[in-house]
Amino acid sequence: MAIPMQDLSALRQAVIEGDVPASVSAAHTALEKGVQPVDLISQGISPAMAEVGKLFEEGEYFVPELLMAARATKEIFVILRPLLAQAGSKPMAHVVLGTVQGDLHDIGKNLVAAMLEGGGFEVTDLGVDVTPETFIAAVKKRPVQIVGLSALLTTTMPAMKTTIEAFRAAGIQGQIKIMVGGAPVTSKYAESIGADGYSETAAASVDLARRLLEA
Ligand code: B1M
Repeated sequence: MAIPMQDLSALRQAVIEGDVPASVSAAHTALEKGVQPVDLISQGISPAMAEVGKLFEEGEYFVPELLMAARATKEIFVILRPLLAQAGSKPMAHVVLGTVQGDLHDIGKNLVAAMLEGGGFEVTDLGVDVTPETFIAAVKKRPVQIVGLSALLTTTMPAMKTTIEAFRAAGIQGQIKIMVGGAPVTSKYAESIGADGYSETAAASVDLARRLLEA
């Protein structure tokens, strides 16, 4: 059931202000009121971080405010992660996720990881600045059905292409589905680099991952 947006306004405000104790307390309150962890992410954290990004672009916020909001988000995930893990029984599939080489942005990627976990997927998050070799090693280590690549910089988008080319060279592209996302990425770009799918938001990445599994 969708939760009215105003029920999460305290949480969104606390994240936007980078107030860690208030964010954690608002998350506990929302969960006690019956808000589902995935709704807390898609209707609380996601719009709050989108607003933080907007404030930064408008010159209202600077790097310290960004980092405080990111920290508030991370602390909420400490509460949510075990709840998201409990929600599903047997994972639907194993997703390896990472921000591509040269790129240190992880807020959006972390939201994608949390939404996928909430949607019943097992996620191995390789973190940021992930080289093609590290992605390949993760895919070879144990069965993986989907690889997710995130990029936030126009200068690191080509690393998505390099990573997909490395999968091809390693002979593993046919074994996995590749999904890409991140603010500068478009479906046209995804198609041009040979990705199997593109998702604009963390919430939409769950449907995309399901579609890729069915394909
Ligand atoms: Co950076 N940065 N940054 N930054 N930063 C941007 C991206 C930028 C647009 C800001 C600007 O100048 N207007 C700009 C890029 C310009 C460009 O490429 N043309 C930029 C720049 C230039 C830089 C530096 C180069 C600045 C410098 O040092 N001179 C530097 C680069 C460092 C590096 O990566 N090597 C840098 C550094 C940083 C911080 C460290 C300060 C911080 C990151 C902190 C962190 O992530 N832990 C930061 C931040 C926070 C931003 C902005 C303000 C916000 C990004 C964000 O977290 N948004 C950003 C401006 C903006 O986007 N408004 C900016 C909220 C987040 C929820 O959205 O990540 O888009 P997003 O994720 C969405 C979707 O895109 C999607 O789902 C998410 C939720 O729905 N999604 C996926 C993301 N990945 C997906 C993967 C999927 C599917 C969906 O499938 C696998």
